[in-house]
Amino acid sequence: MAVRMDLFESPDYYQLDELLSEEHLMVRSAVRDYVKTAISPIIEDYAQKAEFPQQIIKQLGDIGCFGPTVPVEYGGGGLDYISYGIMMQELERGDSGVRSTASVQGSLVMYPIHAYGSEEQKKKYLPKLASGEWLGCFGLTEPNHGSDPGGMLTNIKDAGDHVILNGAKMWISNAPFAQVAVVWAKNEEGKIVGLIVERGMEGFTTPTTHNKWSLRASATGELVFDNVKVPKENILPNVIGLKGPLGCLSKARYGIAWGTLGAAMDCYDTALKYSMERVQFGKPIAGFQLQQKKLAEMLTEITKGQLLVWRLGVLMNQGKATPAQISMAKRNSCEIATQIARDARQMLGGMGITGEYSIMRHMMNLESVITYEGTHDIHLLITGMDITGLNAFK
Ligand code: TGC
Ligand code: FAD
Repeated sequence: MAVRMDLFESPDYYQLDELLSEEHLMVRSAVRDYVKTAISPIIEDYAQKAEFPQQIIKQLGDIGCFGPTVPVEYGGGGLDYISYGIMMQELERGDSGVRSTASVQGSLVMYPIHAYGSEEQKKKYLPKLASGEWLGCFGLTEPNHGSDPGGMLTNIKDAGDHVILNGAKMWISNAPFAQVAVVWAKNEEGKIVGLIVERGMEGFTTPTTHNKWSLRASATGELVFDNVKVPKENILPNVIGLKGPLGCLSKARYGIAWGTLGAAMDCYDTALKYSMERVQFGKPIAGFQLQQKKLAEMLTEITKGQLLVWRLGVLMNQGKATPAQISMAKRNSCEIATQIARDARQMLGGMGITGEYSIMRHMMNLESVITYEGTHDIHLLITGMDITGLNAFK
């Protein structure tokens, strides 16, 4: 296997590092070093083979990327939301699939157990999830209910000391390797509840989703429930309704808003370096106006995005960020990262389509990221509804 040198340097055009604390800078340095030494050298090969690098589960736990905002007493990092955002930025700079592994574990599995779970559930699951001993997944989407999760068909029926779970979830990140799944299902009154389903429960299977051209180094699968007996003590007691899963999505979408900027920065940095070295018509292609336009626009969008997510992080820390503000940042970062990846790919000409560079992998990954956690259109409509008060979904 060829050794890949990672020479990434992050752009900071407006000296935004001055807005970060010592702790933020330490977190960034630690995660950046991890990505340079443990992710960049291997990730292209795993993506080409469409394999999930299972060793990252323990590694991400060891460096504190699972549940960084969860209190220390439950194994979390006790850090603020800007630290969390920076971690996601650095991981996604390496690969969106690596960030997915961490954001599902932290925001979609540990967060609901911490926010909605009983003390017993927190003690049983959170330390093992924080350390990477266990991997978790989050089951909301169904074959016929993606953007409209409120229509879900997965259901539970009361059976004394347990419930019987039936239904199916699809497109579930981490599913094939997860020990636990936070699953959203309707009870007999048609109200949505959350359950912790464990691998090994009879009737619970997790078939792998094959043939993806995107997030190839992340494992995706289904969750199939065929009369699964789930003890009532596994129901999350402190939330009912769609606001349960949507509350988790707010945390994960925030992480993606930072994360996709990381992918954009990697594409920009790669295109800048390549264009300074690649000579055509007797001079580096970076000297041509059309290439400079692309670089200038990339850096402008990255800088605007950095300001947006930093401010959102401050609002998150103050408990003031609204779901609609989070939607705007998720949509904006995904949109600009997708465009930057595409422009950067073109700047590398034919080399841009090869695995010698990270750009095409980022570009394909971002097609999933702009779709999951709410599509671009859904986030536009959330903003539209927030502005007008009028619901254009239904
Ligand atoms: P609606 O009536 O608007 O809302 C139902 C209840 O939820 C509340 N709410 C939220 N609460 C917290 N955070 C949010 N972001 C919230 N958004 C809404 C709302 O206030 C209401 O509460 P209450 O008390 O009145 O009941 O629901 P709706 O059925 O009209 O749907 C609205 C819509 C379309 C915006 C929503 O369902 C949506 O966001 N759809 C997109 C679905 C989605 O994002 N799925 C993601 C699946 S998970 C995933 O993709 C993981 S990928 C992970 C990875 O690999 O990184
Ligand atoms: P649909 O909802 O069918 O949407 C299709 C198109 O219609 C989209 O363009 C959408 O914007 C548009 N549309 C839908 N409704 C409207 C409307 N009202 N107005 C205008 N346009 C509309 N889910 C999980 O629960 N857990 C996971 O871990 C998870 N991981 C994922 C990993 C990957 C790689 C992928 C690709 C998806 C993952 N998802 C996960 C699912 C993801 O959240 C859904 O794919 C996403 O929410 C969109 O749902 P859908 O694919 O069913 O598309």
